[in-house]
Amino acid sequence: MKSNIGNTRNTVWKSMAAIALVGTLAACNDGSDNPLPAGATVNVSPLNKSFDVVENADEAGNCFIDENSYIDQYITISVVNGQGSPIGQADLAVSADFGANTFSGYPVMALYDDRNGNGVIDGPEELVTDANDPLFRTRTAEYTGERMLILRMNLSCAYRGSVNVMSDGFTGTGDFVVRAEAAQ
Ligand SMILES: [Ca+2]
Repeated sequence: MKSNIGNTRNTVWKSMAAIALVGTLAACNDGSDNPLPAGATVNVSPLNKSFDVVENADEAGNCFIDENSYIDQYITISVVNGQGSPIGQADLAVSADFGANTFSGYPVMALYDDRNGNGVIDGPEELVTDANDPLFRTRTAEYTGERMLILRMNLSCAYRGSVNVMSDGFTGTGDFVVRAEAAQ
């Protein structure tokens, strides 16, 4: 099934500006119960990743979403103190740009929690950025200070988005890019 996301690049970039504002407001009140020490850092791995695709575009340059064109990318969030030691049980609030709960167009980015631990996405019950979902709240693991999620990125059209993590006012970001490659 194909659906026209009706995007000009202007539309996409205006939407991203609105998302950035929401992120800033949310950072003021992330509801964290577990304060982090000074010098702590919140990391998203990979820090950045890009994919080159031939866009699913018509001759006029309009790009169309193919819902079946995507890649699943493992994301590891980690929180460490100033000495680089892991901080377990750190409160995390996680969002993705262009998720269904942060973006009004087709959600080209979606975060999944591998709840049954089999390493892959098992349908909508593992989706944590559905249209009605609040900001996804979770914690780092006790000893590793890490939390793994799976990011599903649609590969139909070019965009640049981030996975954003907040923990007690500290923030971490991973940048994910789909770049348009010239058609052969
Ligand atoms: Ca799973």
